Amino acid sequence: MRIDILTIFPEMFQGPLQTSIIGKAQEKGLLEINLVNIRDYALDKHKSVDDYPYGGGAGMVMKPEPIFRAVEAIRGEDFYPQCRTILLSPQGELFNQEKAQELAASSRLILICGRYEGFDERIRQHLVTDELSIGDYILTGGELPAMVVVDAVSRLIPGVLGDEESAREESFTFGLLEYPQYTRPKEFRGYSVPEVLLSGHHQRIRRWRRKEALRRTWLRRPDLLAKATLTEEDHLLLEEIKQEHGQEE
Ligand code: 4HQ
Repeated sequence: MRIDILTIFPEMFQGPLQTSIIGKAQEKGLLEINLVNIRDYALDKHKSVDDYPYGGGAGMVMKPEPIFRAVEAIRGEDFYPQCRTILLSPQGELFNQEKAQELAASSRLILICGRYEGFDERIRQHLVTDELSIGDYILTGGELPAMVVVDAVSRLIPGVLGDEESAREESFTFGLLEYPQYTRPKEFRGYSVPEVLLSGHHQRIRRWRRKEALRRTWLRRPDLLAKATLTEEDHLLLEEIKQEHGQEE
């Protein structure tokens, strides 16, 4: 997969994307990240990328010309006119695991990171194909959201994760939060690992893990539980859980 990232701060991406799994994915040739400085596509001698809002008001707005020119240069490069072009903004659709899976099926993506108070609306209307938000909070720019999207999408590209990591299907695809995990030592500062995990009874361990995943989801993310497809055993485990918690109140 090739991902082009448009930004006025390409240097922000050096650390996170060169490190660990995403760095390795690039070395292995599974992922190519191309950083494009929007300022290189500015037309005036001052290389402006922002301007005052029509109608007045505080703050600056990202100008259309540099962003249109940068996207068109990328799309034209090897004839990719319909390349998915994603704007990161708090007004976008909430990014989630399902969206990550959908994007991971593309061979090319363009991500647009903005600064200032926002974008000239014509960028949204006539250039962008998708607008994504990573959550309901305001950041200083779209760079961190772009890194979040790149990370979540890249790890779904076949070959990026090792067999260990990819075989284990986690949380959100599964619809429940993860069960508690422990490693050595068996006792740490007087705190011990649940006996069942040391028992070697694979069926009991499986049931305990499923129950604790259900408990955690019920307590912390009931919205996820409402959407999950539950088995008959899950419903029984949930009844046990509710009874156990009822005793505390
Ligand atoms: N911003 N999810 C404002 C975000 C954001 C978010 C990016 C700040 C766009 C103009 N982007 N700029 N949350 O807060 O994606």
